[in-house]
Amino acid sequence: MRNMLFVLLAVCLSAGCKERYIPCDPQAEPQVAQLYGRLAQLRDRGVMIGHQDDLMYGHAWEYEEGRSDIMEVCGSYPAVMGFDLGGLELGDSCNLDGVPFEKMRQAAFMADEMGCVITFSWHMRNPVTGGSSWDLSGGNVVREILPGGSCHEQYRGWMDKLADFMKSLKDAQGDCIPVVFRPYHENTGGAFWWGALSCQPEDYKRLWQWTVEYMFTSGVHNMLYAYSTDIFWSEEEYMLRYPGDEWVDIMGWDAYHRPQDWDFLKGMADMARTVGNLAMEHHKIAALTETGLESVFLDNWWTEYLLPSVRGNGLSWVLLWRNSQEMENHFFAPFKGHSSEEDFRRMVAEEDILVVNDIM
Ligand code: BMA
Repeated sequence: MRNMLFVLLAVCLSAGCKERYIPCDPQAEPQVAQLYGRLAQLRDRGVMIGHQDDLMYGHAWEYEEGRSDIMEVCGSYPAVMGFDLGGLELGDSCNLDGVPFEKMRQAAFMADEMGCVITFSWHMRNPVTGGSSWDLSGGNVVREILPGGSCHEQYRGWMDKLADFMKSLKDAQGDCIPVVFRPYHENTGGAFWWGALSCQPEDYKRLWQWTVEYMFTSGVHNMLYAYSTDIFWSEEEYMLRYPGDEWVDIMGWDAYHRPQDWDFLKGMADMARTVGNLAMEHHKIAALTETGLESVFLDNWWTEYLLPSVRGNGLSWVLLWRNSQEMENHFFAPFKGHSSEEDFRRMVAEEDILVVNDIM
């Protein structure tokens, strides 16, 4: 009998261990481990809806406290809030889309209070040329910023700015706000200086590992790390630049619906299955880290395209890109009065689609 109990206990414990998600930062704050565990639990309930810059501005408005296009359409804020740090590296007061970092910090505070998951991307400048993220000139930029490269010292300065910003994210009790950090995104694409056209997989991996290590040694311990590719065609392509399990917490990918370029439904089914399975094998969390159909010109896009693409593969969240306040056609989420709003509500009403009201 006693033996049986021991066996039972051992089985339960090992099952428990298997279920535990441990952040790659060995010194992660308890809030980060909590967030990781919460992501795993929520993933078993459904897919969270996220939106970039949701609290900052929307279609034809900006900086109105509490306002959100998603909220106005479905009565709840999204469950995931995305922000972008582009511009932080030079000490700018606003990011590349004009969002003041101070307001971003306040929005992160609000989002954390509401129980949202917070994620940061970084459209940082080209450190060699001073041009934008999309500037592919300057030679092998990734090598120039790694140790031994001509811009390494300058790049450390950029990383120090990141460290200061992350350490400044505090809740009302003065505890850290845990966030997901998603640098060097869309690495299988060619758009950015860290992309597939501009650096070798080995250089990319070194940059990733160096960056994460630099954050650890700078005392930044409030982050989970999200790896994200652009659209990809095979598991090999997805994994080509993967820096290793000890440097990553979330496995994601970005994929926009551009009907003239690729078959969204078929491609998404393949990519979601691949990332979902890989995350399971590597014991990570999977997410569709950016998506959308620019200007949502298909009224049934939410239930006919997005929903079948994201459900059933163990994805934790999907992040819709921003609703620009100034570029009329640059929006990826519905807003009050948009012709797809009814369909968006239909999607959100599904049991396995989660907004913040579903996860509080
Ligand atoms: C892109 C566009 C740009 C923006 C950038 C960073 O996809 O939305 O207008 O500057 O993201 O947010």
